[in-house]
Amino acid sequence: MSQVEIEAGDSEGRLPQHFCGLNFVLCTWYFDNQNQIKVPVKVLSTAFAMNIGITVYSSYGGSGIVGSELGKELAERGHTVHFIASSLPTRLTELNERVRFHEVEMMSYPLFEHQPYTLALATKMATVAEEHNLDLLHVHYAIPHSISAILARESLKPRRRLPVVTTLHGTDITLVGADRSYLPITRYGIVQSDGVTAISHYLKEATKEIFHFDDIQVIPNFVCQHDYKRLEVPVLRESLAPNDERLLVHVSNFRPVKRPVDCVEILDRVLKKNVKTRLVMVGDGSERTNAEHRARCLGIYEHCSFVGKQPRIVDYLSASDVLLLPSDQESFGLAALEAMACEVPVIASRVGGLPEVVTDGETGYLSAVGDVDKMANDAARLIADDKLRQEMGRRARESAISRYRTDVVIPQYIDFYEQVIGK
Ligand code: GMT
Repeated sequence: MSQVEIEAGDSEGRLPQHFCGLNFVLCTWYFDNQNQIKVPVKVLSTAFAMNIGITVYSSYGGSGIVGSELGKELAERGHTVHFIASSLPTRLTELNERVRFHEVEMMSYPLFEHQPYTLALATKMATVAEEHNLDLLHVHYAIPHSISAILARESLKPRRRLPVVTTLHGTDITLVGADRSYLPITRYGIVQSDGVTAISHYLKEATKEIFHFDDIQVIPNFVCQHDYKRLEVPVLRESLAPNDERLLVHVSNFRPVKRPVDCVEILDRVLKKNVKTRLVMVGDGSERTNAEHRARCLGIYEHCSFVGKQPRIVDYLSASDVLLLPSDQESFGLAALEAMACEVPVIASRVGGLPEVVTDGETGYLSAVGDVDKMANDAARLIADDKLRQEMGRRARESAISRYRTDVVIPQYIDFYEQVIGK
């Protein structure tokens, strides 16, 4: 258990703000000769319930999923989480006493050519922090969330302390942050945060290189071992593979960076090897039309199921045999992790953080970006060899659960919060 020295109380004996959320604290109390509590105290255990503000992009992408799932996990561990966002995050289906939602209200005014969301978010963050006695703000995706959080923090000084933790997810660094026009403000957001985490070692290194900043803790994406496991889904399987075909599956938001068209190219090559296979495309986004168009051009559209966004990804993974993730860039690859937890081997690009998640030849196969010939060969081998596929699937789950299950990762966030609050 970590031991943290904290300064406690002012000359009038008031406890500092973050004591207000304490549930129980094992500590050494110092008394003066009138038996009055004297400061400082030494906290021996920091097992206290925190009030945490979390901001995510609600409707799009893995960073929103990670932020939402983190909030739910923190609430299960006794903390109160206040989501502050433009709309209810997708994975947040249930609100309760410990999982609250505060919508950022936008005022429209003719003078504003563009509505100043960053300022509206900062205002909401500050209001929620005061009303709900927040101990910390945790923002997912640097742009513009860390800037809003820093504004909120500064606007509350010196009335209250509000540390800011920023989690870097990927394109906030590799694309958006590295764009010259956004680089200085992204760097400011990162440097001014009270704590910074990145979801992979790759992303930490990329941040170091681009922003010359390395005070970053790597805390990876995580998966719930109970929610994500291979399920029996005979009805879904039958509907996706009516002639007992093997199923390749792709799950993404169909942005160009995910290269969903490559999945269609891979299917085409696998079918040419006379392997009975279908492709299940889960999700939606700008590249879906291109992927469907390519499937029509190749005459294999009837071997594909474009099923759109689905609320129960775990069912689709459980029904499938191999995941395809041929991305251009992937700083972690949450889709790969979720598939692995469901015993689905992964065929992916050797980019970004993917080699940290998928072990080539053990839990899947990695290839150069765009090498659809090799990806198709690997997919065909896995599809044809049940024993190999099942063995890889078993190892994939073992690897996913041993390194990335919630019990391993969520405490890393809690420890990090405690360090930042105790700074
Ligand atoms: O960076 C992005 O593209 C945004 C982000 C998102 O919201 O989709 O995706 C990133 O965060 C995920 C969750 O941490 C990671 O698993 C993804 O690998 C990462 N995407 C990319 O790096 C392209």
